[in-house]
Amino acid sequence: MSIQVYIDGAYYPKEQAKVSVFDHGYLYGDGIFEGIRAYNGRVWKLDEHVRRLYEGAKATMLQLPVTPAEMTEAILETLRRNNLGEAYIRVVVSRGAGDLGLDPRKCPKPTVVIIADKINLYPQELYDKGLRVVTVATRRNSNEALNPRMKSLNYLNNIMAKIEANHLGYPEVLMLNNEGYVTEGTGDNIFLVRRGELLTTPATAGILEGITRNTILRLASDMGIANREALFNRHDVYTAEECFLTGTAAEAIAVVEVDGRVIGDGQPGAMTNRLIKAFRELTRVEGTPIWPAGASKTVAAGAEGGTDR
Ligand code: PXG
Repeated sequence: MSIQVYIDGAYYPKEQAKVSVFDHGYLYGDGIFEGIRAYNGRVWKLDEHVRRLYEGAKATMLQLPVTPAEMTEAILETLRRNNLGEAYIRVVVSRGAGDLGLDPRKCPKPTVVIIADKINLYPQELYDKGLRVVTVATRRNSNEALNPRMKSLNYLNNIMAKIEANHLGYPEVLMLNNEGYVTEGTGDNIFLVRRGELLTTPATAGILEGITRNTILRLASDMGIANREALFNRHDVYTAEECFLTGTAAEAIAVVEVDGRVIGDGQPGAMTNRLIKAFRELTRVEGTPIWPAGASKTVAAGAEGGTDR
C-alpha cells in the first residue's frame, strides 16, 4: 500500500500527493519545515518540534491555518494512517499558492504537508567506528542574512556544503561562520569534549538549535557531566579529546577525524559513548504515544504491510 500524505487536512496516496507549481515554497523556498522521528510507537519530542515550527512561522510572518494542538494531532493521525511506529516525519509549511512575485501577501493560504515514511540512517559501521569529516569553504548563513535558527525551506546554504561533501567524498562536513567559528554540520549540531568539559556551539552563533542537541545537554547535566555553550574554532576541534554530531536523522554519532587530524585516539570517545547510550535508552521509553494505550498492537496487527515495531 502506498504511503498516505497529509495535505491541508486531507490524505492522498504518495503518487497523488501534489502541490501547485505556484506555491511560493516551490517558487522561492518561502516556508518552513520540521524533521521528526517516531521510535517504538512514540513521537520523540513532538511538542518541541511543533514549538520550533510555530516559532519559525512567527518569524517569517506565516499564519498557520491550524493550531499547534491540531498540528500535533495531524502528525499523530498521519502516523496511524500509515501504521508507522518507527518513522521519519516531515512537516512542511509553505507560503501557499499565489501569483508570481516575492511578496508573501500574494499567497492567501499556506500549504501544510505531513509526510511519514521509513527512516534511513548512516550505515551501522559509521556508528561503530565514527565519522571522518572535513571543514568546507561554504560559510553558514549569518544570523542577519537568514537566521539558521529558522528551519526554513531555503536549505541551499546546507546543500552547497553537501555538494562539497559529495565532491570530497565525505558523508558529512563542518561549516564555519563568517568569523571562522565552527557552527554545525549540514544537518547536525556539533559537540566537543575539551579538557573534560562538554562544549557545544551557542544557538546565537548561527546554528539550528537542535532538539537532539538540547536533549544531550540535559542528559549531560543529569549525568553530572560539566557542559556549556561555547564558541570554538578549528584549532579547538583538532585538539579536542572527543567530538560527536547530533540530529534527528543521525541521532548521535562520533567524529574521529577532522581535516585529517585524528580526534583523541581515533575511536569514539568514552563520554560520547555514554551519552549516545543514554540518548538511545531515552528514545525507547519517552515520547507522545501514537496509539491510545493498549490499542497499538491491534491497529498494527490488522494493517497491511505490518509494522516496524
Ligand atoms: N542543524 C541543521 C542545519 C539541521 O538541519 C540539526 C542541526 C539537528 O537538529 P535536530 O532538531 O534534528 O536535533 C538539523 C536537523 C531532513 C532532516 O529531512 C533535516 C534535519 C533533521 C531531520 C531531517 O533533511 N535537520
